Amino acid sequence: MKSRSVQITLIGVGQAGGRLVDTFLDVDDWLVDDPVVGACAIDTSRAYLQNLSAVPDAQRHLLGTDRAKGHGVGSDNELAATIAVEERAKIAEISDDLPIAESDAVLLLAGLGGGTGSGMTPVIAERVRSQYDIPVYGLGILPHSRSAPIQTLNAARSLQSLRQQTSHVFLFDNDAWADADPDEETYRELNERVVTSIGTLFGVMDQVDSDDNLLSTNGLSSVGLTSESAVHIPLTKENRGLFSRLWSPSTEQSEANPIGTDEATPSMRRDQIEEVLHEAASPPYSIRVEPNKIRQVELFVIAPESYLSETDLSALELTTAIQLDLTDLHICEPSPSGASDRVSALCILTDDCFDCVSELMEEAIAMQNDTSCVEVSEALDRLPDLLKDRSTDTEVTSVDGDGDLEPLF
Ligand SMILES: Nc1nc2c(ncn2[C@@H]2O[C@H](COP(=O)(O)OP(=O)(O)OP(=O)(O)O)[C@@H](O)[C@H]2O)c(=O)[nH]1
Ligand SMILES: [Mg+2]
Repeated sequence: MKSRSVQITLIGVGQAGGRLVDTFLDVDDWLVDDPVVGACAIDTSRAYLQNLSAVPDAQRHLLGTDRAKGHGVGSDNELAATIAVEERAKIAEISDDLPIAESDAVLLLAGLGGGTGSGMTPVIAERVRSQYDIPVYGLGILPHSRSAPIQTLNAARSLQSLRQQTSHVFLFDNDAWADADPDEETYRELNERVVTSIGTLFGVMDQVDSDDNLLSTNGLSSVGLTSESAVHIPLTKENRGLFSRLWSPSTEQSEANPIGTDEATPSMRRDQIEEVLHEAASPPYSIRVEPNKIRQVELFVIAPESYLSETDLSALELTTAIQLDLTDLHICEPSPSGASDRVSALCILTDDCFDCVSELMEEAIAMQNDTSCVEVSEALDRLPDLLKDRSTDTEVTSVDGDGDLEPLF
């Protein structure tokens, strides 16, 4: 039986970052185990900090009151980075106040298209890294492809800096699950998906051999989760928590299904494992990726031992758009406090640079070059032409930067 998950401290920066931390703290039915030991939210906007609900008041920190007057930085990520550099001492105090010393890792969360999260997060990562000897991970929300062009430039510059300052960055694309203008309800659902996927990843991470380099250094990952009520578990009020609502559209179906109340045969269990694996490994992924270009795929099945005991996993058959090596499948169990009634699959796609990230970088470089001599808005109006001109087999722009994108700080 597993002992505990990898324990993390969360630092949410800006509106999206704060909301993601709020969502993390709201989940009480974790699939594997609750990975969170400490959390705070940092913003330049007083109102957005006040709008949070689960982050304790003492862990909501307003920065840059001299420059931003508590009203945010209005997408100016350079200003946000400047504030973070100026308020280093305060950031060190905030970190000292968190249980980072007892954590296995720190996770910084932000929407990369705005000002505060995009500008401050890389600076905070640099601060935390210099203070503590544990991995610092980034979780970045990429802006919708049809959002204001300044968001593209912000996201590209922030991601470039964030990668340099963190061990690994998890990417989620607002495009993948939402329309251009998500309403609050859509954001809430999106945030729950992000949080449950990443929380489950931290839940299983310590069940992987340490020499198995799960998260490549300075790499990028897309993380996808699928979860269902186990076929042999009767549905009760108790197992209809967040995961049932989010991941099991077939809840009513299973309720009506006699399988839901009977002992399932090993072949039914195997079919269900195949089904969750197939769904987790199939598009849409958390970011737009070309399935045939992915360098590394890690697949996990999470289910109680009793469920897996008589199931022959070597007989699994999966046909998905990405190349899978099922001999490397990680089998994980929930801890005693995790969900013992669910069968879940987690799929992590890792690369040094996904196509959608290269495209983001190219767009941003083109904008940056153009905006050096003309108004931003004029340059951005020409963006569709710039993109049309780009040949499909253009060499991938390195995210590590060849000096083309100006550093944030
Ligand atoms: N998934 C998700 N994305 C969000 C959420 N809130 C904002 N975003 C996106 O995140 C990006 C950054 O927005 P914010 O987080 O509001 O920006 P900020 O970091 O507070 O920066 P400023 O408001 O400019 O100071 C934008 O692309 C938004 O569309 C959220 O709750 N969930
Ligand atoms: Mg804001």
